[in-house]
Amino acid sequence: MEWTQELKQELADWLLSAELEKREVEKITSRYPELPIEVAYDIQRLLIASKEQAGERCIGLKLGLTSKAKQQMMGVHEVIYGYLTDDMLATEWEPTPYERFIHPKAEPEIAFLIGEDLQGTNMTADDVMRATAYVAPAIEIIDSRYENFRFTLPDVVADNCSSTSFVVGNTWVAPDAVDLSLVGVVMSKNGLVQTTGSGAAVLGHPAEAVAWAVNKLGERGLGLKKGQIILSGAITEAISFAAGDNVLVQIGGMGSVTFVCR
Ligand code: OOG
Ligand code: MG
Repeated sequence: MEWTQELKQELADWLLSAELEKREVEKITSRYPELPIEVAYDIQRLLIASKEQAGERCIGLKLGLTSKAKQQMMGVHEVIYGYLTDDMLATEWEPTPYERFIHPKAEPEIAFLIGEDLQGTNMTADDVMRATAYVAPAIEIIDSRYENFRFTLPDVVADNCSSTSFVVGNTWVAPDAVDLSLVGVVMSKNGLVQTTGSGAAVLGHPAEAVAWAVNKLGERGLGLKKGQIILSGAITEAISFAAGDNVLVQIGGMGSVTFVCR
């Protein structure tokens, strides 16, 4: 079949309206089983372009499915990337209303604040660490627009990798102050431990995930920019939460970050 610009735009608009109207939709591959991954990234780009036209600003990137825990949970075994916009940035001190979401889940992540532009197709984790100004604990809230939070690889890519919201902790740590593969991670809900892991769950070292993204973007002539925030991917499986819940992520040597849903 032919993937015309019109069809890609129609699918991007359809996902965007699901997000705005807070409702689940059938996954794209139910209708178009042969959605190529490159076309899925084109749809994602169009979705982000619509958000930008509506006044949102891209402030960074997120990696997805970078840990075994997440790959097994979702049944999708490849690393993916999507975009973060300023509308998605939540703060620790302002509770987020549950009505903002469809069926959200929280994930513990390590955020990178990029200190220097980085572009190329052969970048390594060391290059990423050199270009990083700070790292910090983060919580990503994901909220797939698809029914029952189920999808295939191209579906989730088109849906901007389930992105909806994220909080970055206020303890910014110099990248070489901790060993990001050895840090221990504990995610709790309402004071009870839910999941545990270590930084190495993310491709051996979270900077590997960021390097992968740089190289992927490089293939499209794009790169990371100074000041961008990069979420390197969930270290453990994601957990569901409801109105009234609070989620806490603690990372050894890096402090903590909380998210409150009202
Ligand atoms: C896709 C997004 C996964 C992560 O950190 O692994 C993700 C999903 O599971 O809905 O953000
Ligand atoms: Mg994530």
